[in-house]
Amino acid sequence: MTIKVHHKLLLTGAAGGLGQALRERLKANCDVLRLSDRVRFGEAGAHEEVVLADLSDADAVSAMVQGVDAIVHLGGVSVEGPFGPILQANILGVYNLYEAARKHGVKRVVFASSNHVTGFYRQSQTITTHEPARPDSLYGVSKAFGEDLSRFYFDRYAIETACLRIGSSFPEPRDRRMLATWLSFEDLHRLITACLTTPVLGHSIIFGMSDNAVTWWDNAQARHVGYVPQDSSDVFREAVYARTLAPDLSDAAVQFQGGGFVKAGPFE
Ligand code: NAI
Ligand code: 15L
Repeated sequence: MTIKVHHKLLLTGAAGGLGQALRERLKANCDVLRLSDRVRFGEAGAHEEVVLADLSDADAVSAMVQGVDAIVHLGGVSVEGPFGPILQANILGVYNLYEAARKHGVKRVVFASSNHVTGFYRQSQTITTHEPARPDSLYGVSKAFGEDLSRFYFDRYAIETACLRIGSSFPEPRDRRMLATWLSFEDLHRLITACLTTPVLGHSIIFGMSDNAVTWWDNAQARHVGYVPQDSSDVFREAVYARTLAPDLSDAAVQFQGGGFVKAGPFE
């Protein structure tokens, strides 16, 4: 399969955990990978460019976006916390990104949304992407805003977006909840590749998960992107059970899909 369909690709949040995991992998998807973050993370290597930009700075974001063919947008606040930074990075920042995409003619974006858009559904439910949002945190609300904003830019300006409601993307599942939510780095790259290469993406919402036996999410509405996960949390199950306590079923973090996010804060 040809996965290099873009000349220049922009990866935001390049200094973060997923940015670092994707830096090498995404080189197969383009001729030139432009890496961006607001913090320094080293020099550009071969076939790379580095552009430092704070997402809340519209001029810096415009310069970051100019000249790229597609965007993988991971940058922003990635956990629950005070509203100020979330507002700047995840709300104003995503607006600045889509305005820059509109001005510079970028037609495809892969947006790192989050399972916390629907974190207040119960762990005993299986939901599709057609269920209404039920954010579990201000962070989740900010990702829901990003999903809605990207839908507006699709309906109005034909900028296609895949909103990836990523579960838990780490080297291994860290606890029992993550056995349901885990997304391996390889599957994350497969998912992003599918979204960058599918002929017609439209505006798609997709749960970012590996092929885990226990899951709360149904991706049947996203068959058109052709994502086929090849990893599974199941190989970690025994070890995770051995090192973690049986869940307290009266704990909201165990009842709801968002886990600890449902009871984080308030912070201000
Ligand atoms: P991270 O926190 O490690 O990386 C986020 C990066 O964004 C950081 O390098 C940070 O410097 C940058 N950033 C923050 N505010 C910024 C601003 N105002 N301007 C420019 N850059 C800014 O997070 P991680 O784990 O790498 O996640 C990447 C994306 O995926 C995030 O958007 C997160 O919300 C989303 N996600 C990640 C999940 C995971 O399991 N790792 C699960 C669900 C969503
Ligand atoms: C997220 O949205 C966070 O970015 C990540 O750090 C994890 O906490 C993940 O969700 C999760 O739900 O496990």
